[in-house]
Amino acid sequence: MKARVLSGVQPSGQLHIGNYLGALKNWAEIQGHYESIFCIVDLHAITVYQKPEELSAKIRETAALFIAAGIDPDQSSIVVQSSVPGHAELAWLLTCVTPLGWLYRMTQFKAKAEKQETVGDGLLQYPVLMAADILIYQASIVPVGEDQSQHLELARDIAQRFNSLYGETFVMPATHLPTVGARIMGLDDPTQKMSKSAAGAGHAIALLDDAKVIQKKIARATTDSKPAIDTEEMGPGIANLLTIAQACDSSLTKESVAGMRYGDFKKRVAEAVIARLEPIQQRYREITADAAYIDGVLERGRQHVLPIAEDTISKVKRAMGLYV
Ligand code: ATP
Ligand code: LTN
Repeated sequence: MKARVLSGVQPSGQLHIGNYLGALKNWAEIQGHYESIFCIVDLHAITVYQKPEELSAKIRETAALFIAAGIDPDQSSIVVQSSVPGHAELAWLLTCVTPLGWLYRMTQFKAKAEKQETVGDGLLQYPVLMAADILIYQASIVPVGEDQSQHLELARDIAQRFNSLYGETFVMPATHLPTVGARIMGLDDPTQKMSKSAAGAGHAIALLDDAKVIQKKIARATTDSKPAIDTEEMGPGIANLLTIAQACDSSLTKESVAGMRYGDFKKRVAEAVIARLEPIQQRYREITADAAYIDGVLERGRQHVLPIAEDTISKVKRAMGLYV
């Protein structure tokens, strides 16, 4: 049997090049080697308020972007998290073995809680639900961007604690980071991770941005006051642009851009990004022209994974002595 891969993206905000280079591109590359399940994690998205009519549209848009970015629904299961009840059910069972202190320590919780007037319990439980997403499929490989490493460590801690309390039940999942692009920074502030929820028009390159918008955003990206690229001492803004360019076009190495003036370099970066996103946008337009297609893909994904999820839930309930 092939090892299982699982990962997820929240259907909130606009997917950006950080999501693509940190996650989707990597998923498309590895999907053929494993049994792959990719989730649209709508239950995670609602840990901060989402307008209902926008959320339901975003779920389908995210699924279409998965496919446009190279996830093949004939090779991988594309699943909406809330359509498989076991995710939320397992999250509760895992909550009962998770010490509160582990959750308060999560840096993402601290950062997101700071921005909310009232902090919902869901925000604290977020990583337990993420552990459930992974453990319910006994996934052994989880391809994510670097920002998720702490959550994955927690998922392993929860699995270990469950296994030691109730006997070997869960497979230990390993984190799989991309070699280039594991942490793309914001264009407007290269000290902050590029993020869907950050404000500011010049912060992120959305996967659906057109060529003109991409050129403008990159032209305005924060750099430093040097005139040209000094490969010995690159500021964080230039280093980030080079990472983006390299991940889009591997011929753009550090050596190949040495001494280039910033204006010319930024044009080259924009060309590489546009060339990489163009076919994705074209495919996205084709896919979304047929409204029923996405629903069919999501239903197929759900049917494929339901028995796996049900099997784990029974195993866990039995291990805990619950009524099965
Ligand atoms: P939000 O700001 O709403 O939390 P996000 O932009 O961090 O959203 P997620 O849906 O949380 O996006 O992340 C989906 C995937 O994209 C995860 O695997 C995550 O690690 C990856 N990812 C997100 N941002 C980046 C980034 N800046 N660089 C590399 N990978 C990223
Ligand atoms: N928290 C993740 C999204 C996510 C996820 C998962 C990733 C939810 N469940 C399971 C990997 C495996 C994020 O990217 N913010």
